[in-house]
Amino acid sequence: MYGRAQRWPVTLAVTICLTLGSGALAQNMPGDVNDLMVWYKADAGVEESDGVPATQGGTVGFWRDQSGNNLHATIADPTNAPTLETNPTLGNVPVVQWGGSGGTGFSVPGASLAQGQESTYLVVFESVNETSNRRFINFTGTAGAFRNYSKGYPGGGTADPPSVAAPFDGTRAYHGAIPINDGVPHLGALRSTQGNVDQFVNGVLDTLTLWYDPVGAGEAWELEAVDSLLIGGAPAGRYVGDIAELIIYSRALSDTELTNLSANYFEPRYDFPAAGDFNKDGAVNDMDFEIQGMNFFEPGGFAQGDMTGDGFVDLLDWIELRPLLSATGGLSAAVPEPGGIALLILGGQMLIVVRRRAQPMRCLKIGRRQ
Ligand SMILES: [Ca+2]
Ligand SMILES: [Ca+2]
Repeated sequence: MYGRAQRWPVTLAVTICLTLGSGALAQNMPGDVNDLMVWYKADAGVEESDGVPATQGGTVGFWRDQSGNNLHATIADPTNAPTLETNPTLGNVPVVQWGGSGGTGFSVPGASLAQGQESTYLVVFESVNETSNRRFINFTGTAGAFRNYSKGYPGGGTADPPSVAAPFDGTRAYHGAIPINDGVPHLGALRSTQGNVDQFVNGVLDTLTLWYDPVGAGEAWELEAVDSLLIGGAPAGRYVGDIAELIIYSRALSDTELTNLSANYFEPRYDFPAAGDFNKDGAVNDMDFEIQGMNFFEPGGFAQGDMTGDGFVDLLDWIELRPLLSATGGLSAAVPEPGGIALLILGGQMLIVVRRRAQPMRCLKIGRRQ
């Protein structure tokens, strides 16, 4: 949820009750929320060149802005354009896909934020682990920048979480803590305000760690103007992954606005899986437990039971899954096979050891379609 230490389902119910009780209209579409600046989505306005619709598997050289502001995105280098593809993990929706070869991505002439102007970025994406410095959203000015790096860029030394930087003076940068698993779609929301930056991954407030601060931690700072928006790759090579949708508001949206957009617009459009629902059948139960067990101590992604995003299925993933099973009664609904029971016991025993040695694990709580 777009508040502190909350989750989507609980707050969603509260939001709906309040909305019905007050008679206010829910904000169902991005255009219903004021201060929409740019809106790109892969199921509309995706063109090979201006006025020529892109074909499935074909290149995308022009991405038509749906905000009404006519801030269309154009590929600076047509020979290295991304392609229009279909993403099965997002629900077989169209996506713009980058393969990581050279090129500069889309540029958006005219998009800008003034000095001191707050902003909110919403992006539906699926990325691939990539340790190069690839900025899939890059909004820069002479004194500051907003950037969202590909997963894996080591930055301050952490190879797993994505990194974000905000249009601060001197461009401070942060690491997130929520894993971005390969092969799993995410809704990222970043709210940049005068004095703070909040990042949400699938509705959960991330814990951001400052890893780059050329000005010096603790001193006053302010948002700098940005006037160069690049999508999908700049400056050191292109993004590796898919973008289904990108929306930027020239204002910091409220928690309620973010919740409404997520529940009423993004969640119905995209097939975001719940944490631990490896087979994406809408439940976290013994079937997911068995999937993880079958792939134990093996390389694998989310579909194989990896919850930490490190591309390997092991006890740390079991630690993440276990409370979700307990919460849903997943293991009481069916009796696990003997191998699963052995794993359960082993996991419980090892859990104690791991917890004594390791930092407390943070469970990934992902909001669900209602
Ligand atoms: Ca499942
Ligand atoms: Ca793992």
